[in-house]
Amino acid sequence: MMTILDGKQLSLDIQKEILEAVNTLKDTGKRAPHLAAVLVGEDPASQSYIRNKVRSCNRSGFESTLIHKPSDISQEELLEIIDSLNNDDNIDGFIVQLPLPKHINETEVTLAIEPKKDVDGFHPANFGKMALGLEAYLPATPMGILEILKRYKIETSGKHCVVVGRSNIVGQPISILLSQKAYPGNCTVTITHSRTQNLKEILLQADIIIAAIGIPNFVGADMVKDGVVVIDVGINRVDDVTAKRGYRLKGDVDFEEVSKKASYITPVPGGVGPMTVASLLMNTLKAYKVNTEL
Ligand code: BQF
Repeated sequence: MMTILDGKQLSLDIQKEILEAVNTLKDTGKRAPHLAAVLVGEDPASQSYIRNKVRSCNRSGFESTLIHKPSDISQEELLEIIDSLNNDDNIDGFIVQLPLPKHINETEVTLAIEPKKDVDGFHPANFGKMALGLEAYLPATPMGILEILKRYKIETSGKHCVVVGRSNIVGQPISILLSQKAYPGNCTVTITHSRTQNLKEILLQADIIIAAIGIPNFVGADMVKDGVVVIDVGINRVDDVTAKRGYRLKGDVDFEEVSKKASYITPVPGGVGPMTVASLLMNTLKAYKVNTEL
């Protein structure tokens, strides 16, 4: 029996839980948690992600502020905005939507964010704490993956987890987290990437596959064993003339075929994506509690 891991529903459950917590706070005279987002330029995917985040803030009773700047903003001006958000006591946490235009150095921008307000968990101080197993803001996508495994009570201990992709925001951190002595965790983790040889042979040994390579349908049914747990992180836009917007979202996994062999699998859309957004809200609620010393 195959189970579809319904990230969309889980994310709505989480937003309802957060709304109830926020309503309790408001009932006792406290202000709402407040997330700010900085968006640079007009990239359609980024605009859609930001809309998802603002909508989720509304559903959860959060205050949100969107700072939208043109793509030709200087790095200096962007750093000034970050500085003012760092120093604004009414903002619990904020994100700078990535990717940024080429003339802006993402590393320098990330380093400028006060780690206490870094609810994306991208600052090296948070990445370092995460890697050491210390209390930290976890990056939203890996955190969303852990939450899916947890809420569906999927066994991870001793399992062979093969991660496809080594990005700073997904592949690397989820590899670290799933190898840690924790639940979800205690996996034997193999990180694979564009230079990996014999990828198919390695994937065939996987009990759990985390696909985060950014290539539509990259993982096919011939590459997975029966009963595999598949977490598909890919959010690839592929042309589709029959779709309203002229494209549709496709994962890194051939869902149609791989789902026939899997025990659990996340769909795209409606799998990891919504959980990424829910995790951002969980981090913001945590930031609020730390910042207001509740
Ligand atoms: C869904 C992201 C790559 C690079 C930068 C729901 C989102 C996506 C899909 C979303 C993502 C991906 C986000 C679905 C935020 C996830 O229903 O499948 C929500 O909004 N995401 C981002 O902010 O930056 C990215 C992917």
